[in-house]
Amino acid sequence: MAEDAILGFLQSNDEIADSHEFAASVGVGHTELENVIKSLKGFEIVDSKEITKDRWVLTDEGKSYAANGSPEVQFFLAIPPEGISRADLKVKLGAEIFEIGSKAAAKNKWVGFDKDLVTKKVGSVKDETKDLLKRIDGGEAVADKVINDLKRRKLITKYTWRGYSLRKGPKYVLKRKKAATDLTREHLQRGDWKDLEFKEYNLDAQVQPIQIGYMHPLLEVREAIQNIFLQMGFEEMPTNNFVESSFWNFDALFQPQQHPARDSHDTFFLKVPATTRQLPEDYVDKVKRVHEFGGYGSKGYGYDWKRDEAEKNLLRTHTTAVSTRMLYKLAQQQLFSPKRYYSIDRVFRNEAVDRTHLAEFHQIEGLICDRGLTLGDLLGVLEDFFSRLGMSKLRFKPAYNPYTEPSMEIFSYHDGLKKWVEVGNSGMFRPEMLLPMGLPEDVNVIAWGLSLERPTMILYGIDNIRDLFGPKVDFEIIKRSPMCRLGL
Ligand code: FB9
Repeated sequence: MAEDAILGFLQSNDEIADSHEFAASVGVGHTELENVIKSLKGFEIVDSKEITKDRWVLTDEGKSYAANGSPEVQFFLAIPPEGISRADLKVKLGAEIFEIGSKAAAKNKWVGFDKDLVTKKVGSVKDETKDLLKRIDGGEAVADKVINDLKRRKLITKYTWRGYSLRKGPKYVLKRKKAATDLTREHLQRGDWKDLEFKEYNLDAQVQPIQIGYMHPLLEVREAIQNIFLQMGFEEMPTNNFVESSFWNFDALFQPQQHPARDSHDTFFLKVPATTRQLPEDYVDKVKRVHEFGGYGSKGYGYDWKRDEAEKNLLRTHTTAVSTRMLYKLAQQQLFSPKRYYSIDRVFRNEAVDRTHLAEFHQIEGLICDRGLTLGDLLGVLEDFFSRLGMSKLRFKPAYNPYTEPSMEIFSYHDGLKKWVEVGNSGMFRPEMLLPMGLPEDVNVIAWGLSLERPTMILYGIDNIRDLFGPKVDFEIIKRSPMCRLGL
C-alpha cells in the first residue's frame, strides 16, 4: 500500500519533498514508509535523499506550561481579590509551581508579600511564555533571544528531524514486479521466471549472530598446539590425574626432598588422602639409593631419604610427573622402543597470584626418548616446534632444573612486542632420573615445556589472566575471539 502510494504519486509528480508529510497523508507510519523507500532505492526504482531539519520542540515541562499557563501566571490567577496566605497558595498550586511562580511574579511586580499575605498588585497580566510556547509548538519561527531563554529554562529542546525526499529512479515503474529471492521449480514450470525481478545478493548484510558454542581461546590455542605435536609425530600422555604423589612429582625426578619447591609454600599438599597407597617398591628402592648414595656415575645428595616424604599426595606442580610415569612404563618393556610424547594440562603451584599469574596454569610439555640423543637434537626439535608457533628467531640461555642437565631457557624475538620474550624451558633428563627406571644406558630424553596461558594472552591481546581463566571470564570476549591462527 505504501509502495503503491509512492509510485503512484511519482507518476504524476516530480518529487515527494517530505516523507513525514507523505506518510501522514497516506496514513502509514514513517518507519514503515522508510523501509519501503530503502527497498525501492535498492532496486533503483526511486532516488532518495536523506534530509534533516532541526526544529524546536517542547519538553514535558514546556508542554505543561503551554497547556496550563506559565507558573507565574498560574500563581497570579490563583490569588483571590482579598489576598491569600503563602501556605494556602502553596497547597493550591503545589510546591513546584508555587516556588517558580512566586519568584517570576514578584520579579514582574505582579504581586506583593505583606508578612504571610500574598496580594495582587496589578489588575491583569499577559501570559507571554504560554503564547510563545504555543507558537513554537505550531512550528512558528521566533527570535533567537526567546529561544535561548526558553532553552535555558528547559522548556524547549532541539529535535533533529530525519526524513527523505523522493524522485523517480532510473528503473522507475508504476507497479514493481514481484521481487523473488529464489528461483523455484514452480517458476521454471510456469515459465514466469522471465518476468521476475530477482533480489540482489547483499554481501554486506550483517548476519544474525547464531547462538552456537564458541571455543574458549585457551582451547583454540591448545588445539592448535596439539596439532603441531601430532604433525611432529608425538602422542599424547594420559594426564587425567591432578592428584599425584610426591614420589612421581619430585623423587623419581631426582628432586631432593629438601628442595624449596617441595615446601608447602610452593606446593599444594592434600589432607585427604594425605598419602599415596602404592608405589613400585623395587623402583622406590633404586630412587632412595640414588638420592642417598648416587650411583650411575653420580654421587647423589648424601641425605637420609624419607619414604613418608615421598608418599605425600599433592596437586601436581608440573606435567613432568606424568612424563616420568610414562618413561618408567617404557623402561619396563622387554625391548626398548623410541617414543615422542606430549601433554597439555593443568598444573598447580602455591605461588603469589597477580595480573598474569594464578595458582594454576596449563603446562605444555614435549619429550623425545631415544638412543644417542644429544643437546643438538634438543636445539633442533625446539627450532622446529617453535617455528610452527611462528617463532623463528630463538636464543637459549643456560638454566637449572633439578631433573635436567643441561637445562636451557628458551627466548624468542617477538616482532609485535619488539623484545626478546622467554617462551619456555628445556633440558635433558639426568641419568639419576632415567637409569634407576631401567632405561638402557644409551637412551637419552630431551624435553621442554611452556605455558598455554602466556601465548594465548599475547595472541588474543588479553592482559589480565582473569579475563581468560576463572569465574570472571566475560563470555562476550569468548564469542568475539577469532579463530586461533598460529605460525603466521
Ligand atoms: O610459556 C612461557 N612463555 C611463553 C610461551 C609462549 C609465548 O608465545 C607468544 C606468542 C608469542 C609467549 C611466552 N614461559 C614458560 C616462560 C615465562 O612465561 C615464564 O615466566 C612462566 N613460565 C611458567 C612457569 O612459571 C612458574 C612458563 C611456564 C613454564 C615454565 C617452564 C616449563 C613449563 C611451563 C617447563 C619445563 C620443562 C623443562 C624441562 C623438561 C621438561 C619440562
